[in-house]
Amino acid sequence: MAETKSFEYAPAPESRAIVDLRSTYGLFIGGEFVEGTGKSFKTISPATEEVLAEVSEASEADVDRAVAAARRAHTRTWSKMSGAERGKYLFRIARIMAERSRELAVLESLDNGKPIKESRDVDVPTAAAHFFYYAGWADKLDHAGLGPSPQPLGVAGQVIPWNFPLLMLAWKIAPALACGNTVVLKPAETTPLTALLFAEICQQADLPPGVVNIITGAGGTGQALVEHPDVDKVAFTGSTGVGKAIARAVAGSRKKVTLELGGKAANIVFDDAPVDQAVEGIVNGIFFNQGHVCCAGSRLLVQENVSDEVIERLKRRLSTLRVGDPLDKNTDVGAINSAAQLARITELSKAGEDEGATRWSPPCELPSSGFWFAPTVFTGVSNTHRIAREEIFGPVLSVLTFRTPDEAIAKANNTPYGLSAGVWSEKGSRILWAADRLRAGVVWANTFNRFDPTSPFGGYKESGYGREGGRHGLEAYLKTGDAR
Ligand code: TAP
Repeated sequence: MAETKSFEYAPAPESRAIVDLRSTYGLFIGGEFVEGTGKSFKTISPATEEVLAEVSEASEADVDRAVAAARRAHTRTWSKMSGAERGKYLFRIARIMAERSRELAVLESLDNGKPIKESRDVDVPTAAAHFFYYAGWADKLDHAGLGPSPQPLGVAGQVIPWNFPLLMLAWKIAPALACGNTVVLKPAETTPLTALLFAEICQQADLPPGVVNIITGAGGTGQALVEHPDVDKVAFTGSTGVGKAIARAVAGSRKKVTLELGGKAANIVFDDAPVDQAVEGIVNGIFFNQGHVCCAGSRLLVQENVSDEVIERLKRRLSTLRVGDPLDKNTDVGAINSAAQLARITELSKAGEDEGATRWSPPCELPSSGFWFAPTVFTGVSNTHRIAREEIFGPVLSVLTFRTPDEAIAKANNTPYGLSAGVWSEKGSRILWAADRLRAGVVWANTFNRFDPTSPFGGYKESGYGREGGRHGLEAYLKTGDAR
């Protein structure tokens, strides 16, 4: 057999000179950056542990100021403006995001640890696309199928996680503004920087003061925001545990709530699937964004008669992944977002070994500073294992097998979650049959982790309720029917 030769990639680092990092950041309230009255905290690069900036931790008094600014802007300006005018602001924001896309992408990779090719090609363009999409809806709300003249809810309190900081911000802010609401948004503690750059973009777009307010902080700030009595709408993306606490906290109030929570998606490969294509889909499903993806295909269900071949080709493919510097354009897998998340991934992976599953990782050298975890595959996993039931939120794949289509569906649905699923098969009829039976908000067929602003996204069961994206995403921000 001819000897195969592999070539080393020369480093191809993206320059960070485009980012103008300030050493300290205040809160963005009423159209201006103001000092917080609370403490401050440091945000670091998870790839190097370098301190990037010192950020304010919004106190209850700051949350109150931000909600008051949003209320004023709603009453005096934003709710009175025509949809067409609101749309112009959203189009302007979308265009500026596109113009400043490199700056946003570099900052996102610095603060989050994700590979620059993902922030550049997925996060930032998809975030701008959400603003373009909802800008188009702003003057067409009467035609959204939600009744005549649907009205905004008022002030939205929005809390987002660290895995797609800018994209989650866009999912929250774009539909809220298009529908005539004003917002107070809290980014995650470990990734506040792109939200603060977005605040500058709002200034650049001349958005009326108070329409968007960004308050940084930790869980306590988020709690103060969702519990604030003058917030009309709560939109939360994060873990199921915090989502449940929020649901309890707002129960009995007039607040409308959407919760986008965790997942443990099944990616089902039938024996007639095109194997190489499926392998690419499996890799994209779980190793994209270091597996920090709520809808990640973290459970591979592969038909038993093709499982050896699929696993072998998967391992070969994983051996070619490049793990390392997020700002290197060749990097496929970046840093884990925080020490806490690394500890959780490490603990659950150890549980996988302790429970008897077989662990495998490709040979790869991990950087000596920062937070890193090698891509990992567990075979011999059964549905009762913790690694098959709990969300790991890291680059760890659990492989289960099945013999019949019915068994695949039963195993796929045997989870407290229901956010997404994937089906790989050459037969359209089998895909439709499976999609009908999978209890998941999104079912991808012969692809995985595709996001589009026109398409609704959301969960079943403990993955939350409400939909974001598409026409459905408007409903969460409008008074419709009896609620008017
Ligand atoms: P969480 O710990 O739930 O944090 C999410 C956000 O809530 C953060 O901004 C957090 O602040 C804040 N928060 C924490 N405690 C709070 C409280 N009691 N009241 C209000 N806000 C509070 O989740 P995470 O670890 O950041 O993110 C990972 C989880 O998000 C995963 O389970 C993942 O599946 C889920 N996720 C779901 C989706 C969708 S669309 N379903 C998308 C992305 C992620 P701090 O960061 O300061 O703690």
